[in-house]
Amino acid sequence: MCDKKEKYYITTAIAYTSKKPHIGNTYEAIFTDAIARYKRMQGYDVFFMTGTDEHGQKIQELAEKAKISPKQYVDNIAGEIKSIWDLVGTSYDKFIRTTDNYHEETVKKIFKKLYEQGDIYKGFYEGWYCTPCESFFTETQLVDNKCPDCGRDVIYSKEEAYFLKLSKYQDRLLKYIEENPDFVRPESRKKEIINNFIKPGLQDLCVSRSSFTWGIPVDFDPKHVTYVWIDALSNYITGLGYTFDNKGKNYLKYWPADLHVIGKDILRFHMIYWPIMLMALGEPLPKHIYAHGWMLFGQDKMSKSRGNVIYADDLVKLFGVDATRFYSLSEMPFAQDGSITYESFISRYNSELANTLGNLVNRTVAMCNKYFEGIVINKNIVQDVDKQLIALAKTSVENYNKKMEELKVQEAIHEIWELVRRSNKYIDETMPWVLAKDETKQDRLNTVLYNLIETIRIIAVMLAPIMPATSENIFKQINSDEKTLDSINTFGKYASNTKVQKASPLFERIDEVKKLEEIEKSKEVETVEKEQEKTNLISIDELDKVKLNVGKILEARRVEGTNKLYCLTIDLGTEKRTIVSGLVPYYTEEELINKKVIVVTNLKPAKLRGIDSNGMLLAAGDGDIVKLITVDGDVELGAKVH
Ligand code: ME8
Repeated sequence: MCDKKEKYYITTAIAYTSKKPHIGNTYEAIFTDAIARYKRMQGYDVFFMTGTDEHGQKIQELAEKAKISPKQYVDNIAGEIKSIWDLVGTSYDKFIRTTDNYHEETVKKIFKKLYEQGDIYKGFYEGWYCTPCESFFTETQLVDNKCPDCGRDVIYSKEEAYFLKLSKYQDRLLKYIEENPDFVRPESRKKEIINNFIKPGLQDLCVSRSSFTWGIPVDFDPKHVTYVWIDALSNYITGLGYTFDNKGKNYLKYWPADLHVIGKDILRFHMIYWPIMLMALGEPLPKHIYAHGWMLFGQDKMSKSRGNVIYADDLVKLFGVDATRFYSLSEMPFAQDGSITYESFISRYNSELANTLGNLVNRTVAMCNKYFEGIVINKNIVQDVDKQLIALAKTSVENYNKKMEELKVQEAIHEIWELVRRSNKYIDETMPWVLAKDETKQDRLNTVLYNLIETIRIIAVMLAPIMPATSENIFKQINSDEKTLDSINTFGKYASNTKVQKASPLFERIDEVKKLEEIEKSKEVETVEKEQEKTNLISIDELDKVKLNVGKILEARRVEGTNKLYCLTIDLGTEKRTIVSGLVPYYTEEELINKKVIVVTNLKPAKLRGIDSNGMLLAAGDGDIVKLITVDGDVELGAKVH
């Protein structure tokens, strides 16, 4: 236990707002949340920050494709990410977005300061660039002429860029890593980075780009934008209110970070660039970095093209929040990759949640109600089997604390379930239903049920960081407020003579066949939707919404003060309409008169240069050539186009 005032600053990586996050990204938020909750239970003053990484070429391109502004694009995805983090119960204290104004302003200052002190210099970047990964590669780094990270096509590019001098700090960095052996966990990944990147000599890092604009402008050279890592990594301090002029209350209180939780693919950036940036800024380095493994679908990397991406919100719909937290946390071993499949989810849900934990709580609470109207009193009629249960509860708590401390959440969960299983065995051994039939065994029965309820309370405390709602549900059923970590160091804190509530199942068993069918069906719907999205198909009803009619241009006059616009009068047979159209570069007034054209007649009116325009003409082409779609032959004015 810590001194109440000790702080603990914990962060996740900030997720890219390029697409909806899958269960791998969400795992990281859940894992970090579990540690943050545990630290709070230990008495730390925790600050937990997470958020979104919103700049870069890829996002600019995706926004262009979606025909919206990059800001609109990232607003949508950041909103989605935040709502998924909220859905799975992430108890963050701050959600930072790299498009937040304070962040952008501070990043500009960081860039400028590093430039002014000579740590950033201007040069040229020449190399192979992978847009999706936003990374440059040398010829020799390519694999079969493709990106070595994602296998996609790369493009050759040369551009003026700013660079951060990494080599200058190489020795200091190595010394820091050597002097702080638990700076980076796991050991294996740390060694890999030292041997493959630091020892061979650090290459200076490209920190600006000028070939796209969606980024934080370089203050003194605005045709450049800050290139991802200086922008993204700074979030860990800007989110605490760090600026140069004023470090801010939270920065002074919480920095350096006690733990950065990240995925293995971005360890290099956190183990090399981030400490060097901080050294250059003269700020202390984070205490620990933990690089977790990859969440795979079966044995494969999750990817949209393989159609095997699993999303947390879908899992929550199928199995609930706590089961999703439990499953993802218990499928990811420390320092290795984890694997997720629907089949194993269903199987673990049924065996570990519904049968093992659910049954333990359900039958114990039900027996308290059945035999003693819910009121259990510890009569201390002790037998050897009780001592075994109590001893195991003690070791489970010790091991659980040790594992949580070491960030081995999967193993901590394993410790909890050892105790759950032992408790079920204790029921089989003590056979309360047999004791219940014997008048002389009532005190023994009370003792047995008390031991069970107390063990369940201990289990509920340990479950709190993993499955917060389930833990609360158990506390409610056993009617206890003894929820602290301290309280489980001693067996017997459950108040004797408490009335438990009615039993209600924690987890309903799942019918595997039905659930798998449900999953298959939802995949089919998704595939159809995706296909439609891909080909941009619209239904006949959607087409029907657009009303097209034949009209004749009666008049055309230039709109004053513009180079492009005509104000046209169109005859639609039963009515005349005014339509403002940008046809000046393509037609003279004379050419337009009497043309039979196709008019969108149910378009919302718009005011253009003070003129109410009421419809639109169909035309083809762009750039230098634009031609009106005209109607051949004798067609009545106003005729419907179909
Ligand atoms: O890397 N399993 O963002 P991101 C487990 N913006 N973790 C995974 C994973 C998987 N299948 N796929 C990704 C970024 N992650 C940067 C971070 S931090 C200053 C900038 C992890 O959205 C990944 O390793 O691609 C990272 O830690 C996090 O999810 C967000 O990934």
